[in-house]
Amino acid sequence: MERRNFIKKATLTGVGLAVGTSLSRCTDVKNQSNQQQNLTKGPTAICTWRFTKANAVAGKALMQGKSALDAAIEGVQVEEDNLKNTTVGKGGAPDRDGNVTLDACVMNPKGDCGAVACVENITHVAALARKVMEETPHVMLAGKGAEDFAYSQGFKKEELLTQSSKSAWQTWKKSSKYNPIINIENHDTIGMLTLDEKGDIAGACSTSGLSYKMRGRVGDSPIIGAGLFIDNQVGGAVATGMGEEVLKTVGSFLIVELMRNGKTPQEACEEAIARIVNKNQQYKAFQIAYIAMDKQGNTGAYCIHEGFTYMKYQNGENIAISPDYYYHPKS
Ligand code: SD4
Repeated sequence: MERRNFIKKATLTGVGLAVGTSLSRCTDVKNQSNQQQNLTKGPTAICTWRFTKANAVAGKALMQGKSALDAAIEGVQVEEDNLKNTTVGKGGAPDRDGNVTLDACVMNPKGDCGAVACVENITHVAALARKVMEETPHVMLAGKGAEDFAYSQGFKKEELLTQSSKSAWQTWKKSSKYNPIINIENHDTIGMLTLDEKGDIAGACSTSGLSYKMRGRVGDSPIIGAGLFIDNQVGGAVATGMGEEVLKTVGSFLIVELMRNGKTPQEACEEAIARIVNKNQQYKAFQIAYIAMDKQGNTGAYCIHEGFTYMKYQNGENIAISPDYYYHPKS
């Protein structure tokens, strides 16, 4: 798509609609979604990047009749356990001082959510976020408090820094300057959206965040509305990429609101990327990708740069999809 046309197409209209209009649309969506409860494309799981196994695990869990939230957490755990994934869970790249700190959040079909930020020594942080949601009066716990809460819930203490992440960090330290390059090369946060056989949507997001970040830095991934948002009347969205930019536009919430106002998941993802690109002239220097799903199991995705892929499990098939992207270097 030509840049000019794309920006024109993405002119910001949806969210700013008069409240009256939004409310009546909202009621329509509700009625529609109740009527269409049985018209979904069947249990569906989508996730960021080419996490084939994680998505298949979630998809199969849905086929066995598991709830959307159970399936999403089972799926992201595959990557939290994967020592070769240096941007999620155990084996994640550390901050610039050598500490691996993880962020995660979950959201269920009721609209409840839980999150943990900057947690050390715990691998299954999406499951921990669920415990925050279900076992505390809070939505988010951070740092040592989140870690202590994890032990109280039976999570075990683990060393998250692997030998290879440690060596890569030591090599990076010698290169002196802090210059975050995200996602274009090596950033693979897992964000997952699941639609179960009852037609309910849930989601989970889990990451070690930006490699060699400042100690205490938290990105978009554990922030409800930025890294993940679900509205069971409408659909869900999840983000990956440079969290600072996703936070500034509350990207996942924006996508769900755009879908509430009639956009398809694809159109909503395109407009959310346009918000970022239009505001930030440096957009060529970072990657952001969104994936979204509506109540019927229709999906969409869009990103700034070429190279992003997402997985989609539907009707027993697990396929990789490379969406179109905004920035075409040669144009
Ligand atoms: C963050 N959004 O911490 C995450 C990083 C990411 O793929 O998604 N990487 O900013």
